Parts: sequence; C-alpha cells; structure tokens
Amino acid sequence: SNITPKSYESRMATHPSPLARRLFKIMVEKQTNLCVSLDVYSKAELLQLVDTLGPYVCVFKTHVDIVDDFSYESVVEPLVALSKKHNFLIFEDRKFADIGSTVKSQYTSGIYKIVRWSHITNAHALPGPGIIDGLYAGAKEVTDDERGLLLLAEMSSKGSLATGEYTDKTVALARGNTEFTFGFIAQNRLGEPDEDFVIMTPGVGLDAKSDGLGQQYRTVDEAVSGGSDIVIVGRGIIGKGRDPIAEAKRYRDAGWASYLARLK
Ligand code: S5P
Repeated sequence: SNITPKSYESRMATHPSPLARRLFKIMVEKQTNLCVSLDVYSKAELLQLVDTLGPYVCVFKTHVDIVDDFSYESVVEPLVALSKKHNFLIFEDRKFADIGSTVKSQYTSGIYKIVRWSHITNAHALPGPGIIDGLYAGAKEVTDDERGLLLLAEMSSKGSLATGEYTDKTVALARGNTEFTFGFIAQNRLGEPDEDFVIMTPGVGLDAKSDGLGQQYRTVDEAVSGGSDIVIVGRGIIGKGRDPIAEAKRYRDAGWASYLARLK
C-alpha cells in the first residue's frame, strides 16, 4: 500500500513492540537503517566483521548454522559482548516453519539456543498462528529481555510463492500479537495506515542485479522509497573482493539519504 511511514523517532515512541521501540532508538542514535547480513563460514571472520562494521549498522543478521567452527562460548558470547560495545541488535535468520511445539523447541534448545541471544528472529507464516504462539511461549519462558518476530510476507527470490493472498494472510496473522510480531521481511510497505509494522528488506544491492541462484537485487532507494524501514545487505558489502568498511558506509549513507527523502 502507498503509505508514507512516519519518522523513526515518532515510531520509537508509539510502537506496540518494546523490541521495535529499542530498535528505532538505535537507528535514530546511530543514524543508520542498515542491517548487514553475515553469511560466513568462520567464527573469526564473523566476529571480525561485526567489530569493524558495528558502528554503521542497527542490526546484524546471522545464519549461525553455516558457521563451520561454531560453539556457543566462542561465537555467541563474543557476539553479545560486541552488540553492547557497538549498540546493535542481533537477528538470527532462522526462518522457522513448523508447528508451534516444534518451533518452541528449535528456538530454545539444541546447540544454538537462539532465544537466549538473538533479539530478532523470523518465521514463515505457512503453518498458521501456532508458529507465533510457540515462539512467543519460548521467549516468555526463557528470558525477560525484549524479543521480536518478523514474518516472511514476501521474498526477494525469483518465482517466490509468497505473493498476493499469501502476503495478505501473513499480515492478518501478525495482527494477532503485535507486541511480539513487530514486522515483516518484505519488499513493500504492508499494513493499514494506522498500523506500524517494521519492514526489513533483503535483496538489496547497488552493483549486481542477481546472483545466478534466484536472488534478485533492488537498489537501496527502490527499497526505502517503497516503504522499507531497514535494508538488509550481504554480499554487496562483504562479498568477495569488496572493502566491507567502504561498502558499509556507502549503503548506510544511501539508506539514510533515502529515508530522509521519504520524510519530505
Ligand atoms: O526474501 C528473502 C529473505 C531473506 S531473510 N531473501 C533473502 O535473501 N533473505 C536473506 O537475506 C538470505 O538468507 C541472505 O542471508 C540475505 C541476502 O544476502 P545477499 O548476499 O544476497 O545480500
């Protein structure tokens, strides 16, 4: 829908999710709407990128299940310490997709224990409302800290089935618990004018148009002018041959400029 969202500052005061309010505060303080996606295989590379790019991002997105040398002590503990040092949130991109009882276990248990350290996670809407209830129950059981869930309402990949009625029904599902389900992974603004869903958008790149495996890239300005609140950038910043600090600054500046232009 064609709605110009309010400023991050005003949404920081009114959003129904405590986690979203904390996120907007970080964005305003650091003047960044950039989330860097850290799809790397080694913990040393992961932590080094987090420490060097930390000043430019509001959120780091992880796929901890691709880290070859993962251990809780050597990855999660330093990552949490760096999130305090650089004031960012952590988003484990787990894409839960099972029944409530199973996702609750996957969120809280195993070697990753995601709910203990990841402020944000995401889930497919496919299983219906039980997936939200299960994750919310897991969060309540394990921690008093703010936690938030994004539903995948649209995907960046070519031929995605998450369109039309599926997207609309995903938005309707999120309405059931806006204290926890604070927004969407999506390509466009979603919801009614009086609603405030945070839109985080992957498939953003300033150089490439695709990756040969179905990923499709739009520019930062296309995403933000279309209603994205936070752009998610992976290989555009940390891909082979790139200078991650220079690229992080470039995407941060582009994202903030597009946001300011949208407010006018
Ligand atoms: O629709 C989506 C949803 C997600 S979360 N499309 C995506 O690409 N993602 C994730 O964003 C994907 O799992 C990857 O971690 C990141 C995009 O990485 P990039 O290198 O293509 O920017």
